[in-house]
Amino acid sequence: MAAYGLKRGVSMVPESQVGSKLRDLKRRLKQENPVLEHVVDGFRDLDRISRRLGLLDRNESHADRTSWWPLISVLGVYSAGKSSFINHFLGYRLQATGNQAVDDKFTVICFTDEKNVRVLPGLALDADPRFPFFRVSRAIEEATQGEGRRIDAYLQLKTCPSEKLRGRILIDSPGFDADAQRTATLRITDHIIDLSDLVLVFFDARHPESGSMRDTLEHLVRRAIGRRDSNKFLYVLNQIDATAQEDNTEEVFASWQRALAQSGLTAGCCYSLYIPEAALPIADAAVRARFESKRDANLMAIGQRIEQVGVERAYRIVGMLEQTARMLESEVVPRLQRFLAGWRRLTLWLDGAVFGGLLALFLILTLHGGYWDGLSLRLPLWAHLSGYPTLQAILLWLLAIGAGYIHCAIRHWAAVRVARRMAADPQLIEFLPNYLRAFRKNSRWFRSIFCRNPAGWGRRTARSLVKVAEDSQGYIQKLNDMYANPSGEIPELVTYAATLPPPAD
Ligand SMILES: Nc1nc2c(ncn2[C@@H]2O[C@H](COP(=O)(O)OP(=O)(O)OP(=O)(O)O)[C@@H](O)[C@H]2O)c(=O)[nH]1
Ligand SMILES: [Mg+2]
Repeated sequence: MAAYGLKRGVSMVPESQVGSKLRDLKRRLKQENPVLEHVVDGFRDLDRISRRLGLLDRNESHADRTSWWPLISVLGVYSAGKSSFINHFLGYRLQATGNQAVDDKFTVICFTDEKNVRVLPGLALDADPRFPFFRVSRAIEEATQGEGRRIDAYLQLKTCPSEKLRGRILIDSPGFDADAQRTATLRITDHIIDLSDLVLVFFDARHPESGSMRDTLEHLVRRAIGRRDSNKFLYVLNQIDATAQEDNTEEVFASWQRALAQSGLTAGCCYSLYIPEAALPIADAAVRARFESKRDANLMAIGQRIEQVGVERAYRIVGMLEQTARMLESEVVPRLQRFLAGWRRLTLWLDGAVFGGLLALFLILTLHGGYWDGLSLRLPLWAHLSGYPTLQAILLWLLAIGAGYIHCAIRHWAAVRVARRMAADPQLIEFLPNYLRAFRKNSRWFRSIFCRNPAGWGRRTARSLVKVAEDSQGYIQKLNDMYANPSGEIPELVTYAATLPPPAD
């Protein structure tokens, strides 16, 4: 809030881009999840209301506060089979695989209804707010000066027509090797982990003691454990077919789990598997059958978890729409009203003190020699001007302008005080620029201090918010219709935990 000496958030996106961004989002969601397509309209309504309240500027949208696509990232040891797993999951030979370090950059993979795969440079991700890497170049630049410009060296976007990608984004990553990796890569890895709904951490059953494994344990596992969302990490020991010949799977799996435990992981979803297309043939029929059944069970469990991410995300976005509508009505507007009342009180007190003082001074100065003639006050100074009505009028005007100026200065001073109080309020921290913007709108010089409702707020706006909240309940019902079991009683979301097959290691 520059006017009150406080920093104001600046966005570079012109208004039309916000509108076209939501239109694009709607068009894409229409193909991928029709319920969420309508949710975009709800966010648009909230944006309109928030703009009228002064909470959002023309370049902002509530839709920006959430990532619209479920994000699944595959991280881990190099040559563990991350890209092979992605190819298997998609049923598409999309990513190059090989025994040397193949991937040297992060690949964001998303759905296309075109027949061909397209590869686009990292800039496509950095400049598009619909993707999880919007403006990541700034974060990279902060981490390592000069690297922000080289975004294409770190990221690429691939589009693929696999049905498995509808409504979700996958990220393939270079093998994890902290020594060789630059700060920028580690920064991107952290960013990916923060945004992901599901993180698959891959290990290689052939090389349980590699340096890459130690780095993965140190940087990915150890850090994941302390997170609140640590249950979004799945640990995968791939290439377990390598243990078929010696038939020592249990031993290898146990030593891997011990390594995980040494890094602090005591509970978590651990799976062992191998990629059918990449695996070595297993000669012994009985061993093969055993391996295949475990592999299929674990691949299914991971596949279900990936499917589930989309469901959870859909409910989360609708929940956020309702929560934002209710938050505006029950938290934001009352808070604004409280701050406006505080500003009004402070202004009135100061007005009273300053004008009272000035009046007293004026009376002391002018009453000298003055007297009451019945009900009218005769002032000697004024009496001198009795022959000059124009001069009297000018004097009265000057007094009125002076009083107006003093009042405006007092309002402004009081507004600065209230804005500072807002900045110090820990409850406002997340949306401080928005509250400050709305407060500034309400304390402009031409708005009466006696307006109790914030600008842009009234019964109609309150009704619109109630409608958005009610609509979101309708969307939840639609999602339940999509995902619930045939009896319609319990959505899959709730039953999921019970139906998930346990890892077959
Ligand atoms: N035997 C066997 N080989 C596999 C398996 N999965 C992958 N491979 C092979 O392991 C090698 C590495 O696989 P990638 O998928 O390229 O591994 P990656 O983790 O993507 O490797 P980087 O991108 O270089 O980090 C390839 O030659 C694959 O064919 C598996 O389950 N069993
Ligand atoms: Mg790879």
